[in-house]
Amino acid sequence: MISHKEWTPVSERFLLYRAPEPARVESFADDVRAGLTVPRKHLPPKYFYDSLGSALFEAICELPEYYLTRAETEILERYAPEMVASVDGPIEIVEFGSGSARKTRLLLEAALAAQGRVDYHPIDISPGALISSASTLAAEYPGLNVTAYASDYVEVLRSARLRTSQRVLALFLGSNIGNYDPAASQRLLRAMSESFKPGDALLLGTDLKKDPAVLERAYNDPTGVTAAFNKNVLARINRELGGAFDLDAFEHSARYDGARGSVDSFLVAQRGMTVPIERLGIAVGLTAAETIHTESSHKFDAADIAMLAAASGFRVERAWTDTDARFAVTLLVIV
Ligand code: AVI
Repeated sequence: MISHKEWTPVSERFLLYRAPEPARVESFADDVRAGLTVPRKHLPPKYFYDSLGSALFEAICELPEYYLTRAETEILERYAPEMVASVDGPIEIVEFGSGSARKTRLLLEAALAAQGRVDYHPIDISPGALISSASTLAAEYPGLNVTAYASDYVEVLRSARLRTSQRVLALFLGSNIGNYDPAASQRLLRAMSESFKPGDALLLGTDLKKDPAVLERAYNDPTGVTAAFNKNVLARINRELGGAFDLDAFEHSARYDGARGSVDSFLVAQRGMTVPIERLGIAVGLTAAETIHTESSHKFDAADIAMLAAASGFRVERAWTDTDARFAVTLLVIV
């Protein structure tokens, strides 16, 4: 249950909920211990996004090879009013993983144009990115009421706070769903469909299956921004948990696995090493060429999206793609 102590009125139209700091540090520590003390080492991608990681991700979105953000922006620039009009208003907007919220503006503006006032609930694990984007939006749009949650999605979905009597349009953009494995993405969408009401809707942004060379290029930029983003999770362990990872001793690798439909990212140890992590009281042993799996970025086709929707309490209402059909934004409705 969310307690009132965790709420901050940042400005007149911007209320912030922050998950308690100790809980956030503990879950990072637990996940690092669990992921680095098993034979197939792995770290959850949500830990990329401290303020440095969020800034690196913003830089990735500008890379010529990383077409996803531009393709999705093109779709929203063209169709945001149509998307908003596809849901019976007035609506409230709940956004999962808002990040810089640049693309969200297009939908907020469409909703404000349609109904004058909008309640907007962004949820993001990274407090820095969330606070800066939510304050800018609240200051810029007088019709917007912002209640922001710096927290894990499921924690917020489980709390009673998001239950509203208004029609909800939830946003899960940027192919963020792609970073969940199929079972976890069903669980998350199921948590959404159970927290909201029949008839409430979800706009889901997904990167589409395509030529593997194009997909791999998007995750292997020659300037090394994606490599720095990937290594930031080790840098965070050093900063926050007293780790002693030598970042130069790892190489970034990203490969498309056609059978699983995902680009899988790893950090590959360039030599054998033992790395103490002081706050966990452990030392992690790695052999030369051993990998740490850090992220999977799943790619979809229309059948994958329909299957995910059906398995999690939604039906597909309609979908929009960019002119090169690289990316889709699909409107799912809770049945
Ligand atoms: C946030 N997420 C959808 C990105 C993706 O495409 O999987 C994160 C990313 N990882 C490397 N480049 C971008």
